[in-house]
Amino acid sequence: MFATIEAFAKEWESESELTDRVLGRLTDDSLRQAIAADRRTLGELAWHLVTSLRFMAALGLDFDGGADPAPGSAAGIAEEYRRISSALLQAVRVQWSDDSLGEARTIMGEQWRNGDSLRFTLMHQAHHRGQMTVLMRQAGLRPPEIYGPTYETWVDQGKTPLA
Ligand code: NI
Repeated sequence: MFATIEAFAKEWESESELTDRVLGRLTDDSLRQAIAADRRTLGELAWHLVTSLRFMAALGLDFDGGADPAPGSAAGIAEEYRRISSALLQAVRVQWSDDSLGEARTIMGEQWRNGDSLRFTLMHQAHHRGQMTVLMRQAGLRPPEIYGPTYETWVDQGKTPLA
């Protein structure tokens, strides 16, 4: 769990930049890419990632988490992410102190410390980013580097990529 607001802020800023990098590569056409019929499309996954930040309001944080429906363009989704991500961080900084992170709240019948909820939010975002990079490839897009080189990076560098 996060013990200090600053530790969270530092990680949120860097993870948020990674998410922004992924969203920034989406094209309007790619939003319709689905892994299979009746499953979520790339656009729906992207919008879920963005709007899931709203649930932090259940922890007592007051910020503008946006509203449905999703913007009709990839650029609109990315812009809304940047706004909500920054509003969430601002709310944590202003409305909570380090002590708030150790306080617990009941979420769906379970006790969650706020510092653990913040960690979960980061992991949830990374989980959906990973799903999105697969769909991005299926849509013919080049995913950005996230935690290391991509297949294409290795090729560009004249190296043999790991399959
Ligand atoms: Ni989810």
